[in-house]
Parts: sequence; structure tokens; C-alpha cells
Amino acid sequence: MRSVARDRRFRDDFVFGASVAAHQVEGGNVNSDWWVWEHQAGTRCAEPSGDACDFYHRYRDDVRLLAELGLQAFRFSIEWARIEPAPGEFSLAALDHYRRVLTTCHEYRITPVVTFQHFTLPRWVQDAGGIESEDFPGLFSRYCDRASESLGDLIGWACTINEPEVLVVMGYMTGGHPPGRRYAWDDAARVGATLVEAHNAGAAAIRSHCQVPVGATLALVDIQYEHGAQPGDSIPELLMRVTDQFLENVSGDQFVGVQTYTRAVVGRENGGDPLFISRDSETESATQVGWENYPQALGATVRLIAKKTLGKLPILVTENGIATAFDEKRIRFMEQALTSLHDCIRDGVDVRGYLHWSLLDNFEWNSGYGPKFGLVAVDRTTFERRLKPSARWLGEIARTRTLPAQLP
Ligand code: GCO
Repeated sequence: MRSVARDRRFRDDFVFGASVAAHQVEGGNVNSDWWVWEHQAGTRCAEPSGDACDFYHRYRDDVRLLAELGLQAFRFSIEWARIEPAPGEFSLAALDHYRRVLTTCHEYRITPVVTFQHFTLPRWVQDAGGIESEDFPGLFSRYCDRASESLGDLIGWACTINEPEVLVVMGYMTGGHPPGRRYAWDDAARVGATLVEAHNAGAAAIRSHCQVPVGATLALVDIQYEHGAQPGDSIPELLMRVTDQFLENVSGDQFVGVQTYTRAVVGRENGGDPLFISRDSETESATQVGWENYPQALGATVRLIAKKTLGKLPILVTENGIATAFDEKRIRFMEQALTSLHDCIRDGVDVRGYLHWSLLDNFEWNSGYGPKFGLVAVDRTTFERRLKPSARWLGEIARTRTLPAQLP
């Protein structure tokens, strides 16, 4: 008879790690459109990103910490606004900086998973029409080409555009991200197509310099329908339309990055968008950002992506996590999310790894520094890092490759 422990074991080559994004942790990202957005009257920004976690200077300590915990992979983004501060003008110093970050990962035997664009654009790109400009695919692929020419030999996995769904829906439907447009239905559909084109062109440029898996990282919500509810135009359903647009049109990818946080129940009586179950403070069932605490969404969305891609592309979980002030809630969340992921693998889905969002408590876009997604707390005045029990918990899983036996 197989033991429970053996049943809850991950393959030896399955990677466990954590993720961050440049603008959310580096600090002083003054040349990006988000920096402008944060300082602009009338946006929903709670506070500016400022020094963030000072990761730009403290990356070595953070990579070491990740390695000491027992994690094996680190996803971070390189910042276009630093690498190409003006059109066609590339900063050798910025590229050198990212070479140092990547070299540090290798020193500590950490696989670097590099995102080329994580929500932010250089100011000049946004001023020139941003992701809705027909020039965008060309600009993005020129940047990918130059960046991967300099960094490609050190990259482990490459992610092109982070969550194209969110760029489209928040930028052009809800007005929550730059450029802050609302209900721009026609533009949103066109922008989705432009992003697919940019992804394909950027991915080809990256592939011309390095033989690593290249893919897109998609924002997924486990959409469920209450009995009798009809499909509509809720935020999660709009996101899913962009996901489908991507999956139907990407070409040549080697993997899909799955990023999942929660479910949305269409038709649920909560008086608003099905993505949110609370607008107030955190409750047992709601997280700090108002999403439902529903870890099983991970397994459900991984299965959905395997089905939509006919199982042809390996999956890497590039983000999954919970905003909570209660770290034991984060541990329970991870335990259940990983159980649902392990079930998928047992059923034959090709999942290569799990990267938790996030390594650090960081700048959560419009919500500022309130929501705590991190395995590691960051003192906002000294930048001192403090490990939470969840960091050690995930490190232990990474080392033993086994989930603790489930309670009956
Ligand atoms: C996203 C981004 C991250 C977020 C995280 C929590 O999914 O929006 O990739 O930058 O911080 O998802 O909301």
C-alpha cells in the first residue's frame, strides 16, 4: 500500500520558488508610466511606490534568503524604463545591473525566471500611445532583442508580457491602470490583438538569443456560475476573453505561465462584481483585497489551461498567493492550493513548478503597501526583512518535496 506521504510528493525536478516584479520591489522607478500615475491627481492610487523594498540595491540579500529557505527558482522582472530610458537609447549600466542580479541567482543555484514587462512602460512608450499604438509590437520586440542579447545566457525561463488580460481590462475597461480609460470596448479588443502581436514578436526576439522556454503569463480566475446565472461582462469574464484571444493566437511558445488567486461566482448575491466578496476589512473568507479566500482555484485554472491548450504546453505556476495579515491563513492557503495542484499532476497535467506571489510584502499597485502578499515582511523605514513562518513552511516543502499529510 502506498503511504499518504508518498502520494503527496512532487517530482524531483519540480521547482518551488517565489516571484516579485521590478516596480513593486525595486524602488525609485521614476522613468515609468506608473510613477507618473501614482503622482497624478484623480487616480485610485493609495500611495506612491517610492523606495518600494529597495530591492534594486538589496537583491543579493534577497536571493540569498530565498536560497537559504530551500527555494529553487526566482521570478523577477527587468525594467524596460531603466533599460531603454529614451527611444532606442539603451542603458549599459542598467543591463549590467540585471546581469549582476542574474549572476547572483546562479551563484546561489537559483533558476531565474525573467519577465520582460510587468505592467509598467517607459514614460516615452506610454506617451507614444502605449500598448494601443500599432508601433507597440515593434518597440517591444526591439527592447526584448537588446535585453536578451545582453542577458539571455543567464536566463532560465523567459516570460514576455505579464497578465495581458489585466493590461487590457484595467487600462481600457475599468480605468484602474494607466492609461486609465473606461468602457473603451472597441479599443480593448484591438489592444488585446496588439498585445498578442507584441508577445509573438518579443518571444521570437528572445528565442533568437537564448534557448530557454519562452511563454506568456496569464491572469486566471476560476469562474463559476450560480445555478441559472448567464455569462455576462463581469471583470473576470472580460479577463477570460483576453486569455482566449491569447491562447488562440500565440505561436511557438514553450510553456504557459498560470497566475491564480481566487474564484469568481457569477450570479452570487454580493451586489457587485463577482470577483469581490468584501469591500471592507479582511474576514475569514475574504482576503485583504476583497477577493475570496479560495485556494482550490489553482487546481481548477491549471486544469482549464491544460484543456484549452490540449495539454500541448507545459504549465509553470508563475503566481499564486493571498493578501492576508494572518500568516497562518497563508500557510493554509498554500497547503490547499498545492494539494489541488498535486491532484492535477497526479491526473497527468504537465506542471513544472510553483512560484509563490510574493517573496516580499511589496507595492500592490493602486492599493499601495496595505495588502500583505509576502512570505517575508519588509520594514517600511529600515527595509529590514523578517521571515514569516510561511516562508519556512514553503522552504520545507521545497526541500522535502512533500506536502504534509492531510488532516482527515
Ligand atoms: C498581478 C500581478 C502582481 C500582483 C499580484 C497580486 O497579478 O496583478 O502580476 O503584480 O501584485 O497579482 O495582486
